[in-house]
Amino acid sequence: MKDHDKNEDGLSRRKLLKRGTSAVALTGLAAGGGTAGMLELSQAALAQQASRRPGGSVEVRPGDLDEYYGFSSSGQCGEIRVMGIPSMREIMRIPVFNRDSATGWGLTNESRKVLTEGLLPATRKFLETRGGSFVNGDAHHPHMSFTDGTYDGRYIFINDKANCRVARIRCDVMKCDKIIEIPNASDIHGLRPQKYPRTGYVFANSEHIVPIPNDGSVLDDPKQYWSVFTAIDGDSMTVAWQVLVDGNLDNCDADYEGKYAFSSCYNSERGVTLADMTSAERDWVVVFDIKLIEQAIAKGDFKTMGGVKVVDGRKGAPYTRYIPVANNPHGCNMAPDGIHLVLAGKLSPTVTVIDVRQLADVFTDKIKPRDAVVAEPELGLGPLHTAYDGKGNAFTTLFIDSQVVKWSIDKAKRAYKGEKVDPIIEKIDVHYQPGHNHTSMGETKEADGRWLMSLNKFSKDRFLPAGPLHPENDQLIDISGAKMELVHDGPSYAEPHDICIVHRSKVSPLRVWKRDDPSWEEARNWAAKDGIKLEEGANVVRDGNKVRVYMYSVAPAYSLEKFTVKQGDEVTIFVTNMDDVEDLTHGFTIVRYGVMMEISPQQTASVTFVADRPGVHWYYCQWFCHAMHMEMAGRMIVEPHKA
Ligand code: K7E
Ligand code: CUA
Ligand code: CA
Repeated sequence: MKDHDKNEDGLSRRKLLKRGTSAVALTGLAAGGGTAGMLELSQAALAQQASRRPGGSVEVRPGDLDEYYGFSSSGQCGEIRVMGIPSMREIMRIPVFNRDSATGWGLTNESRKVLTEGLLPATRKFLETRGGSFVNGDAHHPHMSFTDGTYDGRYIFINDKANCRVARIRCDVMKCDKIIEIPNASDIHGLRPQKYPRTGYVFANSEHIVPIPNDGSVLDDPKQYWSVFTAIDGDSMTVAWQVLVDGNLDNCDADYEGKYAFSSCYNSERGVTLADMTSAERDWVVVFDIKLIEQAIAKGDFKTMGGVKVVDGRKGAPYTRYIPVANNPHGCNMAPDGIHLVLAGKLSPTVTVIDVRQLADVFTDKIKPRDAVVAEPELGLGPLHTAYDGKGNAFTTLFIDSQVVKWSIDKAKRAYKGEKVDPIIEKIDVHYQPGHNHTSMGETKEADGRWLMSLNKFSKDRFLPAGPLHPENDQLIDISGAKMELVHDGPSYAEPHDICIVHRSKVSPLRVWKRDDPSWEEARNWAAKDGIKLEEGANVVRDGNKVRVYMYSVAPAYSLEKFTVKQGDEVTIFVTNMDDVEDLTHGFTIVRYGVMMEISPQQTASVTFVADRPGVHWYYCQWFCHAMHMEMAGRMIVEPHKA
């Protein structure tokens, strides 16, 4: 091969393109057919599709598209799963707090930057000898960003309970672009975006109480343990402020006017044992007045702790109110009417309903906190979370009863006033022990009352047995009719806590990456420094014992058939996928080097490693891309140290 227009091993771009094209022409088997905008179905087509569901059946026929996206947490798996609803098909996985072999999440420089740059200095130090980033996560609460009380399709935010992190997923490319670690927290559990006027803030709760700072200066002395409520700026992904609170914090939500955030607390006792934590008759919901807290920050009424501004919001502070609610509350769910907040009492068969319009008077002490409570219906055993249909009905999961109960908010209020009326409309069995439930668009002012998902913690006998570890069971319930109808059992691997169900009109992902995407800014900078264009790279640049290898790919070939480095070199490989055909993803794997990455159309990805194994190491494309996919390979030649 004498086509060295760039360097020793480079194919010319034209030649490469030609080779790719002729192979396509030859076989007609290149992956990825076209770029037609299939998603832009007309309303008529949608209606027609819907009409194919007689009696509300969930059939989504082959080739039909779902009407909703479900963004599901995966619990201990640490990723986000994108589902189609109502078909319940899993469409995509978005690695976040986990490692992912398919895409190289945790291996590529781009993902490592996301996984490490938001870590606190002490954590960075702690992880120095542990691979630089956490490998586990416990993802609970995925929620889309809001504008004016409804989803705006920009981001999904999600918490990691295990390692105190909050992540942001870009909905244009469905990839995580920011992860930050929250200081002063012991674990981040509840998470909700501000609904109005926009997100804005992302609110996140620290669950267990700990000494602050937790540096060994306070140990077995629970009286000095605290919890913090955190407001993150969702645009910059930095902590805006924190509020120190009494008790712990569990789940949270925000109102529809941008005035308040709410957090349930099951440990008002500030206990450290189960007996302590369940000793009080009632716990509370903490109400945060956002304006007052912002004013406190502005006038300097805060302490800087762990590098962030912390306002004292413990009992008696002007910035918070503590409203007694049903015992050991868990779910904290704002209704789409913008008026009612429901706290589910795990240890009591009741939920507490608060009218948020009363809160102004609570803050000015015109009325007592408890006077904001307008209903407390008895629903069944183990109420956990509540969802809404936008028609005045609420759907609460009953963990112990293994049921979802549909009830009327209005009737519950009338019953609270003494009227003889039963707020319960219907109960439906679910299988088994439900945690979260979620309705289509149900946490927005556009709640549409079509679908309800019950995320059940136990599946027991619902699926073929697959060993002692069982899947969870995500059940789909049609709530559009007079009676609830269970229509689908969906096994899911450990353990989706929560899902948000978003109408597809809210989301419009890209089909191919844009070349100026910020994700590979560092790659671009390196290329510029080396005088190279990523799009045309077929170069090996030596910089002391650091070697930068630039190549691009056009199906079915890389622009470098081989490159040579020396044993012990620190090698960075940049691969740019110059195909711009929808679905034509390439990969890059180096055999026995633990290197693997995804490079989707028009994307650049990079990986850095030490080439400490001499010899010939094939690199190959691990994403099926072309009839000649198996041949899409090259050699990394590592020259041994001279003795
Ligand atoms: Cu109820 Cu983490 Cu939302 Cu699980 S929490 S169920
Ligand atoms: Cu490129 Cu397979
Ligand atoms: Ca308690």
